Amino acid sequence: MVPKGPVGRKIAMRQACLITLEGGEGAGKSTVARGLQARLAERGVLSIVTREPGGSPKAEAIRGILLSGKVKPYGPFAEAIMFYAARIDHIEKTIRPALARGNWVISDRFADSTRAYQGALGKVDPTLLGSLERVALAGFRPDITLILDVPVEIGLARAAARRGSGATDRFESEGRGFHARLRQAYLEIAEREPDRCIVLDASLPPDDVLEMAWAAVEMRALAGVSNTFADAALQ
Ligand code: T5A
Repeated sequence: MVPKGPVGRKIAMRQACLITLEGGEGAGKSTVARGLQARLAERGVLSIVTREPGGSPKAEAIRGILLSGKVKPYGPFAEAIMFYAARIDHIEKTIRPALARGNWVISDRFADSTRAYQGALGKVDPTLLGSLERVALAGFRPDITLILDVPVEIGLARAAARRGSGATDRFESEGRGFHARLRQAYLEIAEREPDRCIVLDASLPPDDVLEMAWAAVEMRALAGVSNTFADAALQ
């Protein structure tokens, strides 16, 4: 339903959006998430930044188990089920309530990570993974997905620099070939769903990447709604 303005005319109201950030290790997703949140705030748009696996207390508990590598011996389909168990709780406890309040949601990873890591790399049967996604998400999907694309060496070097002397997690410790295939998997997802996905060259300096990310959000999600958050566009 289109809400009425103070003088009874219709206001062009844009629903709150779910923006997901995807890409390999150290691509700069968390950095872009914070930058986008700041840009939205400048426009008067409230948002939350969240992450997967995690983003709600129960999903964070599952994150600990998954990243410790304890599920790895059970195989990639078992990992996919665990990622979805976390995702369902994340959606119900964090994402949907935020969207319902009118807040935008910026999620550092979402379902494309399962498609890329457990699907393309773990070789889980695409039909099986597709069925899991359909049942778990029931049509719920991001409005816009930014895929941060970086050469493997750059991503791993960034992740290692940020980690310092800390141990690598379950996925960072995979070989170079794994991360190259991962990059390809994301590019293929973007090719299949161009209406939702935008690939950004994330090897550029952080300010440039944020500029591109913001331009994409403005073009895809804020187009025609600038007045919604400023002075209510009257139709
Ligand atoms: N996973 C996840 C699955 O297998 N299946 C799933 O379904 C899901 C949801 C999550 C792991 O779980 C896997 C994928 C992952 O392996 P995580 O700890 O959340 O693990 O790790 P990542 O999501 O990979 O995130 P990272 O923390 O490794 O990297 P980010 O967020 O992409 O990068 P960021 O922003 O922290 O930046 C890393 C470093 O690089 C610098 C930053 O300052 C930081 O030091 N940096 C830049 N430097 C130069 N130029 C730029 N443009 C830069 N941008 C950032």
